[in-house]
Amino acid sequence: MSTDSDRIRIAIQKSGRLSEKSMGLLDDSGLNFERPKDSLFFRCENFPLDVMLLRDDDIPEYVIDGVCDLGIVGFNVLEERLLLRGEKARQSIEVVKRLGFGRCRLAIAVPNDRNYDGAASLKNLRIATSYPATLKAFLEDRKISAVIVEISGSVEVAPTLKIADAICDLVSTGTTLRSNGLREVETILESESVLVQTRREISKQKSEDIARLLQRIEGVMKARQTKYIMMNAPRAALDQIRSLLPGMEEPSIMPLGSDGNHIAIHAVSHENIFWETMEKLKMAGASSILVLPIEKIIL
Ligand code: PRT
Ligand code: ZN
Repeated sequence: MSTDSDRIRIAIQKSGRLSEKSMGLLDDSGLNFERPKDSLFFRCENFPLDVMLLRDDDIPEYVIDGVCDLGIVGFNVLEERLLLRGEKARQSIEVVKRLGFGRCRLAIAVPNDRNYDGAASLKNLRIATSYPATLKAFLEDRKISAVIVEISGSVEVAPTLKIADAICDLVSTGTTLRSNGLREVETILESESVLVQTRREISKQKSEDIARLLQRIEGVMKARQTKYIMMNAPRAALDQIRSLLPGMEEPSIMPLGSDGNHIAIHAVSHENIFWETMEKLKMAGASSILVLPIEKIIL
């Protein structure tokens, strides 16, 4: 019999860039929630799982300490926390899946008018950041001594305010850097959101349920990047069409009409199909090209 302590507890960001996508992943995995307004903890009705809403910075801690079994957090936040907490903490948590959203990089940027000639140019500079441990590890690795100025937000204005000579912050499109007259010079960490799991002991029931949840999450992620493609084409164009769709599984081919020269092609493609590919398919002779999303997959 399963008890309340067998229920999986997952921590996700309460409100911020990762919240909607984290919740969307659970929704798409078939989990239904009854969520009372303003509650920070709520139960799933059709799976033994409870959700806890936290600030992203607190998520690694809760999973390291085993208060939550799972968490969804940016790899940048996880790494910073583990560098602060040390080796023992690193051994208490593992990344079980990269989730592909919230992609960004932690990068060093300098004002456009500052000369930069490799990492050695950072020597003795004041670098503002909200990621002091990750920056410190980078500088130590390169044997560069610089002053780390810890700031909790709006790091990009530090050089204008003369609080720092350079910054180390998250970048996704680069717009924030550009609009503050800064240019990116070093990438120190590539990040995306990850699913983390505690390494503390959990019940057999719980680990089976976690495995089931992981299979669903994998199914959702595969389905999102998988498309069903259908088109009509001259039979002679089949080889060229195949070469345009390298992620395509062995297609179903059905003759169209009676002369055998035209076929309908239906296939699952494991890669996203862009407009450019569709244009090339058309040039190869394909017509009525349809690309459809796939909702669920178990292979
Ligand atoms: O309140 P809480 O502490 O939970 O949230 P938060 O304010 O600390 O974090 P939030 O919601 O802003 O970000 C959560 C996570 O999203 C981060 O830890 C990253 O893993 C991920 N992420 C992805 C980003 C970005 N992209 C991003 N661009 N986090 C922040 N930014 C900021 C960056 O700091 C800079 O100010 O966006 C600006 C740069 O963006 P571009 O597009 O102009 O380059
Ligand atoms: Zn935060």
